Amino acid sequence: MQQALAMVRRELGSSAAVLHTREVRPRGLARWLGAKPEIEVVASANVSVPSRLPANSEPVVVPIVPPPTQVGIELDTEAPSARAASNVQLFAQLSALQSKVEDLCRRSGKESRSELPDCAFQLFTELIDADVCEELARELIESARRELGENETLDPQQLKAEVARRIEREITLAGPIGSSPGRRHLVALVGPTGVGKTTTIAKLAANYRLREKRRVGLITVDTYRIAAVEQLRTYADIIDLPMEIVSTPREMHQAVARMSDLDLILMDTAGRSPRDEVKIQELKSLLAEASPDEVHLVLSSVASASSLAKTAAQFAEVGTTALLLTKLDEAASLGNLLPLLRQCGLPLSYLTHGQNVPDDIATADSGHLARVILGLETVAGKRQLVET
Ligand SMILES: Nc1nc2c(ncn2[C@@H]2O[C@H](COP(=O)(O)OP(=O)(O)OP(=O)(O)O)[C@@H](O)[C@H]2O)c(=O)[nH]1
Ligand SMILES: [Mg+2]
Repeated sequence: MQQALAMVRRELGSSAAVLHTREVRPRGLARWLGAKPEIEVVASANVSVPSRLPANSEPVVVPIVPPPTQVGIELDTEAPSARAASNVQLFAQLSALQSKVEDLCRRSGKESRSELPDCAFQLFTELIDADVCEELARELIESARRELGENETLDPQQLKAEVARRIEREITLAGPIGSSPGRRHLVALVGPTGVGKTTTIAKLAANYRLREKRRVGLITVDTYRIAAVEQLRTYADIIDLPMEIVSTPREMHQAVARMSDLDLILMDTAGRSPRDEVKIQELKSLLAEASPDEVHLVLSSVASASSLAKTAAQFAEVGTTALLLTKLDEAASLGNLLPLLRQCGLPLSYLTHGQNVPDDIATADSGHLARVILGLETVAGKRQLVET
């Protein structure tokens, strides 16, 4: 850039106006033959560029120079030609600085590309946009490329479809709740506050009671908030289900015994902060008394990957057996779920995608979820009732 500006100066004089500069990268064959980028500068000795200074100031030739107060140049005390010369100099310095920064960005960009061809790099950036961490995005793309033939790898659609299949394979499924008529099955939902446990219990209860005609009962151990009990009672009344309120291990034992003739008992629990070790232990002893067949960890898909991982690890203490993800409709992207799905060791049971009871719930489908993560399908694109 400096050389180019020196040429401009030589050819057009030091008061020439630089109108535009850009770096032209070699394309096609030239690029593969190692041609270097070229610098293009558009300059004129005749064109007068509009000033960015206040109306009463004299015109300035080069427009990118910030106002005098910012750069400390006393324009008013200089003759116009000297001012223009110092502006060109300043511009040259700025351009040199800019090209250094661009070069640095390009080099770090190259490192993150790790020699990915263009179509793979495009997918790489899409995965990053979808909140997939860089390392995992690269791993997925590279393993997909190894799987595909040379020509397929160059087809962005095929590459994306292969990455989707890889994500799909990473997701293990729990299937729907294992309830069968005449055999009491107890399922507890645990998780942090506000993730949608009670709403999901209502969705499950309504589906199993009204659609599957199972004998369903509800137990709540959320006695910390009156509103929480009332919330579940309202659903119990609407769906016409028996409901027990439990606050001690002894009461738990009795409540479960009273419901022993039902097909399915759904247990709602108070939201716990995963960092509150005492409350987690309390929950653990209450659950131990109930001996649930399944303990679903309910997590909101809006949470960050690191918070999801930490929460899953802390709730493992209470004996979680499945993962249930809520609020898929609220998440801007879902790549944050991938580390959790890979590492938490829990199979995925249900996905919820809205506040509507009983509709906004579906048995998890790994293919659908993988395609949603990659933006190939929408969350609401596939609605599926609870299967039994
Ligand atoms: N958008 C959206 N909202 C949901 C979903 N599931 C639940 N909600 C909403 O999330 C809010 C909290 O839901 P609750 O069911 O009360 O959550 P909770 O986990 O029982 O909360 P605590 O009992 O306080 O721990 C409510 O406004 C629900 O309507 C979902 O899938 N999508
Ligand atoms: Mg609740």
